[in-house]
Amino acid sequence: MRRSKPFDLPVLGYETSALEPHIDKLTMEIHHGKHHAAYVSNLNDGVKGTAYADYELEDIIARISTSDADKKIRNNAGGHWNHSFFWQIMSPKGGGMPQGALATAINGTFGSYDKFKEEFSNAAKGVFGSGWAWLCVGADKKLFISSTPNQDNPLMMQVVKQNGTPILGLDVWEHAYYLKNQNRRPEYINSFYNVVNWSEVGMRYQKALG
Ligand code: MN3
Repeated sequence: MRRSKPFDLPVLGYETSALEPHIDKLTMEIHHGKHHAAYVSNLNDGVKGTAYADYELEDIIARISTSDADKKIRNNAGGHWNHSFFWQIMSPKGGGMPQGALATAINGTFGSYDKFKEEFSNAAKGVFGSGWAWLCVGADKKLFISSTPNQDNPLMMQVVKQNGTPILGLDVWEHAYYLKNQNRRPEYINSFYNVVNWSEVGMRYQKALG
């Protein structure tokens, strides 16, 4: 697929204050308006004059390698994809529990919703430095939890050990929580469950099953 326009910062589907008290307004303003905007701008700069210049974001992500030459594009394409995804899997009307087929799959894979939360939280706590925790659907259509450093994600099949389609993801870079939670990453992780948009995650699960 060929791309004719520069990459754009997506509009948030809710106010920056809408996830309060779980995720604060100032963090959302800076995270979306500054950090995500910088990934978009640096991605537009980075692809210029490269083989990726007119590739769609998904095609860049699928093809990006661990080479030094790809590093800037890898970080910024990942940053753009990961944040665009992250804003959508949260909602001011979020929280609660997964429903339907996704609930069945979570219970079947992890034993219960609480056990899933424990495993996902441990993956998020276990990221050393900056990165993400993910709930994914693998090629075998089974759920798995993983984590990636920096702005890598499980769609980067040349980069990650375990390739899959993310249906839930949590940004554990300090910029995602430091203003409110300072060094208390586990507190931020617990807050996240109050804003997870399980209906969006459930739709992404169905789509990943094909
Ligand atoms: Mn971030």
